[in-house]
Amino acid sequence: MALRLFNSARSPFGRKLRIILIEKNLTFEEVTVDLDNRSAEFVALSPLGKVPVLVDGEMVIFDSTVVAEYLEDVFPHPAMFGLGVRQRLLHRTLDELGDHVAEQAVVAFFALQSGDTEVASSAFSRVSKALAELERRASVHAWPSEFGVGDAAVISGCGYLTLRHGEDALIACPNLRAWLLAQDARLSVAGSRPPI
Ligand SMILES: N[C@@H](CCC(=O)N[C@@H](CS)C(=O)NCC(=O)O)C(=O)O
Repeated sequence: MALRLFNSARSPFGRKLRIILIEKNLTFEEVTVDLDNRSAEFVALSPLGKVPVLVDGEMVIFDSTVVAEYLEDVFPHPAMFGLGVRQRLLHRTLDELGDHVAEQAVVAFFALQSGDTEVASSAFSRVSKALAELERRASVHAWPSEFGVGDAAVISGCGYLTLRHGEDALIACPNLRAWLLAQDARLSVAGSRPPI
């Protein structure tokens, strides 16, 4: 039975999984969820009402990192969490930082839409802290040796940040920007890009 990914077009967490599914060369059906008008099928599947959700036969899995771990267990090749303790730690840490950028960029986007500048400014300050750590890691090459979940999370989080808040959001991160630009050549990165 085909894997089904319940996702919304611009979700950075959903994009992270698209990248992993493509890297693992897995066939999947993407079901677009309208978060303003959730279908009965999606409500029944998703306890938190959030995307992404992966359905694999009887298995219903939510939270992008949990889904990524599930995919790794069931389809181990190519490895997306790194091989060995150090590589795995690098991936898990980048995953956390990338997801944090994504989450706070979402908060800032909706806060700006509703005119809540205080919440937006606090979210941007959280984004800046995560970006500073990513920039430090990019500049000293504290990065996994093989592409995986950490890379996918950083690409998706930073991609969402610039989609919603403009390219200048990364102005203080020259090394991270250069790394991101180089990733555009990857099939999974180009093939998972959200609509403008
Ligand atoms: N930690 C979750 C975050 C998922 C998430 O926040 N998804 C957003 C879309 S980007 C969502 O579904 N929001 C709807 C809501 O919170 O009601 C993950 O990694 O999957």
